[in-house]
Amino acid sequence: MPTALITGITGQDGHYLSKLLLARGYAVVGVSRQAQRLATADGLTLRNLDVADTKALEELFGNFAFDEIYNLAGPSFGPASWEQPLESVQTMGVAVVAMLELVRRSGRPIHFFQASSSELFGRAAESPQRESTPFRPVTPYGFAKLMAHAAVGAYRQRHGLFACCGILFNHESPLRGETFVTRKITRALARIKLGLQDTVFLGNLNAKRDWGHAKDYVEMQWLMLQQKTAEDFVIATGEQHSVRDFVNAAAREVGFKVTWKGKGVKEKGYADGKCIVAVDPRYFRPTEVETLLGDASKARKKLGWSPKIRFAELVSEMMREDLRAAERDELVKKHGFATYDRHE
Ligand code: F7E
Repeated sequence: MPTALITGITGQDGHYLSKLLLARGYAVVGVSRQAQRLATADGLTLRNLDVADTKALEELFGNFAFDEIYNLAGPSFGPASWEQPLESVQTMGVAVVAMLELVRRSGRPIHFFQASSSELFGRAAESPQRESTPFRPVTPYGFAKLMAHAAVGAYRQRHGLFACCGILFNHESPLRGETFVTRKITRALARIKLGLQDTVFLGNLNAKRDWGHAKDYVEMQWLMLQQKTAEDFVIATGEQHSVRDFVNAAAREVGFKVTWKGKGVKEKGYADGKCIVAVDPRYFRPTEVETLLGDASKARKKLGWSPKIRFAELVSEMMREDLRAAERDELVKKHGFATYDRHE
């Protein structure tokens, strides 16, 4: 039974990847600063651990013999990284060098996956972005990820480690954090539908992203570690949509007609089929990345990978799950508890 380490187990990808690995018979060790929040499962060992704590990492490597490591740890919300640039570099840059050193010193043939990001491209030099596109990150999140990306490549060359990076474009799911724009939209529209909220305030509606489903992206992470040689790959759908497109697709799911407004919209009850989207400059980003689009043809050709879940299906699943959550919230608001939760 192979043993895999997942750092950042409490995140969206940690969830989907641990399910995938457990289903394939792996013993999974999951670490996070808040691993205690998760329910245990057969084959899953959880540990509270901060990857920036090199001593704790060393102990972990002493206690387990890993075959595969998936490094997904780190605060994933890019704009917030400006509030803690040093912490970003420590948890997403320096910690990766510490892990690579531990892999090297273990003498074991560990396969190492690093979650790189399309944030590396920043204001990209070309479109679509592929493995050879220059990196120009514009946030601490981006430059910390760049340090890790470069370290993985250097360790691969210098020490022959099986270490590789997946350059992950935006990937979403019902488990996406609520600060990211997709989840913010589906959550808000569900709550508007049930009269729990009136308006959703967003920033740059023209920003374009290549949005895929996290489930497809963790499959690719696993695939990368099953190869004969370690190589970096772009993981993306090759399809681009604007934030406005995302709102429209989510609104169609709930039968809303969207009214677009500027700053300072007066709030009212709009649970009657109308939905107000107000632009609030508070959500504009000083170092905005306007457009990202990935070219995953290398993954398609070499690994036979292509995403199974398309944009419309992704939006539909997120909308459906947030409607369920909003229904529960409404019941709690009305009765103090969600009646049907008791029978689940
Ligand atoms: O923003 C625009 C915003 O916060 C997407 C992370 O997974 O992907 C993610 O980073 C776009 C941006 O994701 C709002 O300005 C408009 O242009 O959902 P996001 P992100 O910054 O692209 C990369 C690949 C990562 O690696 C990151 O970890 O949407 N936008 N209005 C808004 N964004 C937010 N959050 N909130 C708004 O109200």
